[in-house]
Amino acid sequence: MKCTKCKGSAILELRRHNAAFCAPDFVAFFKNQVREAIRKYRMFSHDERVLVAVSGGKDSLALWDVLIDEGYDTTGLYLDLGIFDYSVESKARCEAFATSRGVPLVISRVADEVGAPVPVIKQVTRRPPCSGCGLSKRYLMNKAAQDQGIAVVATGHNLDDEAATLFGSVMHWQTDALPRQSPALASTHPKLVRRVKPLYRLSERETAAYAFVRKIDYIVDECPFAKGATSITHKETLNRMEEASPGAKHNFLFGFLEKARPAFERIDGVTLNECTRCGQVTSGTVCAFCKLSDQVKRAG
Ligand code: Q46
Ligand code: ZN
Repeated sequence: MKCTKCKGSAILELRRHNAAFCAPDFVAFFKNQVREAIRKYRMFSHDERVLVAVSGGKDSLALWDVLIDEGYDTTGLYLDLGIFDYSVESKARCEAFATSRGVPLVISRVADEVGAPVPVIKQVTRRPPCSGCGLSKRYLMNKAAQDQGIAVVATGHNLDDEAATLFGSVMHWQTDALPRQSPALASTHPKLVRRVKPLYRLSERETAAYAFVRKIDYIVDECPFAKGATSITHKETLNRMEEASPGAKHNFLFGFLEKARPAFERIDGVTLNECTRCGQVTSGTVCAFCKLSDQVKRAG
């Protein structure tokens, strides 16, 4: 297999692009895709700070690596979920990465903010762990960005993640979720920071290859609670479709973004208030995060 660019020996074939690349040309391709994402959605500029949410996995560390290399002023944010060894090891990877690149890393602990780590929240609420975890992550990312005076948070969601989320929303016709499915979400309230996904054009396999080529030490194990999640079933389904027809995931997601998403945008936006307890944004009076911490406190 030869590199499409230089005709040297290729390390990776990208069937949906009808191309194959050697290591240096693959890195160049990867960075171009990130540049294109940032440009197309005007995600951020070189004049502002960017908070990069890192989990210690390949996607978020690959993202941080590219942004540092591209000269962006980044600060990492690690949310310590308190999920057994998984959290201990993923935190160590983020700290080692930040030290090796000489970039700042902010750590926020769910146990400090909510009153208990994710496994305890799961017991107290008797709901799937990802529900309390996801809620806490969104809240704490926004809060950390505000505390740092940073107006934009970047996450490592890739093409596979985005296509799987879209698939799930479409399966249940969650029309409220569809307009929010975007590589860039603008701030709709002074207390809400922008959220962007610069890796949305790159597949999971490509971020893994990038992390490998760049010798990034990331945590390979997934969160122990990820097993059995519906998003994994959706990913498997999409992978089978991709196998039969390369580019299927890309067409599904990009076709939605270009042709269908505008149709789901609501004209009558939701009214946003400030939580009477913590001051963060909510559609009600007390935000879901404050209700969750109350529940945890009551359970002792
Ligand atoms: S939501 Fe669920 Fe993740 Fe939280 S509990 Fe683990 S799997 S970490 S992306
Ligand atoms: Zn609140």
